[in-house]
Amino acid sequence: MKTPLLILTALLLMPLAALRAAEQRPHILLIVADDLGLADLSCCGAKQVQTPHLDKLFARGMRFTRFYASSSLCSPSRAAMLTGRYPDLVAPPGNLPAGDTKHLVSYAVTLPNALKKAGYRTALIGKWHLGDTSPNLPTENGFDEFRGITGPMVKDYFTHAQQKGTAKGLWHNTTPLALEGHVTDILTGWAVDYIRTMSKTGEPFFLYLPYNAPHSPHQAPPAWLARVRSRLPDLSEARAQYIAQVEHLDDSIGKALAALRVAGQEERSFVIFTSDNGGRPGLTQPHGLRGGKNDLYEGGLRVPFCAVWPGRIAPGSQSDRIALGMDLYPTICEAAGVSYDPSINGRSFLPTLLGHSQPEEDRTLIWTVTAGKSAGADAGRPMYACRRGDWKLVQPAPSKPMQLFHLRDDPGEKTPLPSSHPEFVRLQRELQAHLARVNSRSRAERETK
Ligand SMILES: [Ca+2]
Repeated sequence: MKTPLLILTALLLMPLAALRAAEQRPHILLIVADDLGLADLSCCGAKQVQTPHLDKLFARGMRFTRFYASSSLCSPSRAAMLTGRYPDLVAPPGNLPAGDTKHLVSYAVTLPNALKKAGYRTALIGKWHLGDTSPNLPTENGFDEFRGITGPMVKDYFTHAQQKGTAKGLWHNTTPLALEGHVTDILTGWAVDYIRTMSKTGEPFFLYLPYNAPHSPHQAPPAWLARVRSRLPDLSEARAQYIAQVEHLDDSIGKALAALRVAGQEERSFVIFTSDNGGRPGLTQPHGLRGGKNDLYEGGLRVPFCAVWPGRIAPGSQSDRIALGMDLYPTICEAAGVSYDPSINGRSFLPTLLGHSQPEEDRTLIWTVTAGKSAGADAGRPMYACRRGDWKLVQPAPSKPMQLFHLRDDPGEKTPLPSSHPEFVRLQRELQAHLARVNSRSRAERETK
């Protein structure tokens, strides 16, 4: 007679056990800065910028010294981060145009959709930049809630106007909002409210918090600019505004992190900080690497990165493992105990974060971006980079030949090696194989529409 009783007991307990499992899943807070350079935090070597809150965050977890964005522009970098796949396999290779064409391919399960399967509540507070009309809106791509801007940037941090041709202002889901205040402050206020509200429910949440700062236009709140001016009176207007924007962003992130702490959720939270692409040369602090945003040289791709998870990730730790933005998808899914499609390109680096030994991935890395307006006739055309081990093949512009560098010997990518080099030929072949996959996927996607 014991068996039916046991089965009944098990059945009664199952929902509770499932509930407990959901309750024990970590909250995930993914904070992304926009166009923040590799050395623009004081803990990353900045000489003029003061970022005490991010410095503390980096000290509480593991930093990666060789973390790469998946592209050197906003849209492709975000497409990769949210799908775990190379950007040109899931979306156009450059920044997405306005319009109602479906941008993200239908076979890609977005990160919030993957997490929702395990009971996560999901929110995007900040910049989406993967389409600003249906069917591309955040709430149509896995986010229960969206507050922020859909387009590439605010044209003005105080009036919240956006670029011509894109949806205007700040939004809550599909409703435009008329608000006052600096965009960074508004986003932070929403993030703090969301953390407070969600913390009371006990449910696990994924808060994707991609700030628009310190992307242009460089407009910090006056008090923050005055602080920088009093400390560094000789700076150019653009550089002073940029530093003030970064310091204001740091303060804002400090407020969001404090909300987690005050709500008693810090111990349960897996917090990640990074940038979507490298900074703009001349504006960000030089870091010894070539190029910047929109280039596929190291300066356009290498970004600051840290991950914090109390009791799981050792404070003050560091890794020189090579990882990319698209690797965040499987890493976050594994941390959350969520299964994901093994055909994605990203590879989890959770074992490294947890202090386990993890061999370097045996893979060829590909980066894609479209050239900007300054490229003249090349503008809008794709260009590529390809890396295996320390060898990197990179295209300086769409119409220019590829260049080969050995990154350990030449980290500044100063002296291209001959195109007859066997590694040049090998990497070129690997890039062609990737492009064949992109063409085949694009054809398949078109045929399913
Ligand atoms: Ca960006």
